[in-house]
Amino acid sequence: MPASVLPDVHIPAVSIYESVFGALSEEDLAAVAIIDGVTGAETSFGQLRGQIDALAGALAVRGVELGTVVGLLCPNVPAFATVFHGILRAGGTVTTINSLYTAGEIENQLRDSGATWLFTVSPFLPAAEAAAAAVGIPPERLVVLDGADGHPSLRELLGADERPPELHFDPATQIAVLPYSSGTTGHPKGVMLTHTNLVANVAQGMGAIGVERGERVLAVLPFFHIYGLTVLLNYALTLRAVLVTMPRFELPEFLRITSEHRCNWLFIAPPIAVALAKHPLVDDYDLSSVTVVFSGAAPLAGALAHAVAARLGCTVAQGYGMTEASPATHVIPNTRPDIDRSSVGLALPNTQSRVVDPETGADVDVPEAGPSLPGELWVRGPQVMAGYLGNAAATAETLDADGWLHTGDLATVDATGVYWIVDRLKELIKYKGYQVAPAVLEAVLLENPGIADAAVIGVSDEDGQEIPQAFVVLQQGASLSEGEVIAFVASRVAPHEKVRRVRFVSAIPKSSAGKILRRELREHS
Ligand code: 4UV
Repeated sequence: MPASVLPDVHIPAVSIYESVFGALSEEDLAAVAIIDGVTGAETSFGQLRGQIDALAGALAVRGVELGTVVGLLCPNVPAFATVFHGILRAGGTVTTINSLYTAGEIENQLRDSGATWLFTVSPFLPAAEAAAAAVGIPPERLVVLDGADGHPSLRELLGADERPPELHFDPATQIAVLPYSSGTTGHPKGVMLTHTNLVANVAQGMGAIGVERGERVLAVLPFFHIYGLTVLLNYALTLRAVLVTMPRFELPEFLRITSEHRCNWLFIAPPIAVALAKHPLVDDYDLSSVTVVFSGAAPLAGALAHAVAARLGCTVAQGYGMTEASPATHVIPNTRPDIDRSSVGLALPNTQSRVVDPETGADVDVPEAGPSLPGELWVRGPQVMAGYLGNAAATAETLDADGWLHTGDLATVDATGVYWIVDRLKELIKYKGYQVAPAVLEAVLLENPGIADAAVIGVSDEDGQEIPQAFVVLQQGASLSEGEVIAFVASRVAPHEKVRRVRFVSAIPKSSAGKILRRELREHS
């Protein structure tokens, strides 16, 4: 049953700027678009669009043009919206960088994406400066939004009050954003998402998710990750909802901002659902404004969804997506209280999906009642990426000749078109909704002279959340403790990528072609 049960929607052939800000009415111009959750400062849609246009003008004067790749290393602050759309409006492509990355990881992404500019904030300057210098980005093209000696600031760029350039490009082929994802295997790769991919995913989410004009949407999920970028920054603003930003997740601050700013929608990843269900602090705050908690990026157990709904007196919904699909492909629509909360709901409009037996390549049979047997989820639609940047082999492994994206996730489906994600075929690990690529950690572990071989897989912690666990084979005569291995990796990777558990083994199971047999490891974890 490849077609969605939801009716198709119209996808306009325009840029993402045009799609979000092109039709602002008088009423919209004066309406609040973003509230800085920390300071309470408000930005209206009119102010935001004015800043975007002025930044686009300033960047065009300084040489940003169609095809220029610009790195963006910035937490969730209102200026993120200005910078993201300003760069695109000047014709550039934004490569969004994880705020937690080490200088080495930032450097890799800047180099791989061919970025020639970098925007950041002063707390990230040491890492940004090191990475920029390593790839030859000069100080005048390393913009520090809040200002730093020797670098342009946002205020300075906006101050020139330049007019945006007149640009003509095909939104269906022009790359808007290059987020990095490891996909089904290996190291992070640049995911080429066109303007049309982003415009499509906003249009597809429009009726299905259910945010309404003027509602307050907490923006705690990072804008640098495609879930935050599309669902918060672009989708919520298109609907003229109000984004309430917070730069990093800390439970007390999350509860304070939700309560004080009377947020209606909380888009979260499952670890926040665990806190909302279990943490005593939740009782100290008035969360009566919250009507929907929407979880995605990792599996949400049905019992946890019900516990959150009961404690907050709200609806809990779930969605599913991946960076390679801009990202959303399945959601539980707000209009469908009947749909099981442990499912990821229905395929979005204009999205086809199939559940394919990985052994035979045939679609699984869908019984009249209850879910099918599991198979790999394949999706096809206007939100599916153009491919991985400069990596035709990885693109061909993920995106077949007929345009089907092979997700690497195992799903079931029932006769009403509801999908459940039941397992993962691919090696990717999700820690708190963030991607962790085993290949990256395995390479780091092998740098340790005491380690002869290593493999990393995801295992469940006591709360049912996924954590990276390493299997380590020691060199003969070497002695390393679990704590030493954990510390070794921690000093070389971003905090979310840390190995959190270690098992010492005598050998790593491998296929005759030398591929790690992760399923065998999982059985012995
Ligand atoms: O590439 P990525 O980091 O992308 C995401 C995107 C999550 C989104 C996006 C839009 C939504 O509306 C939404 O609800 C969720 O996480 O990682 C992609 C992989 O994360 C796992 C799955 O293995 C994907 O291939 N994943 C994402 N959502 C779910 C999930 C889920 N609801 N249940 C189980 N696994």
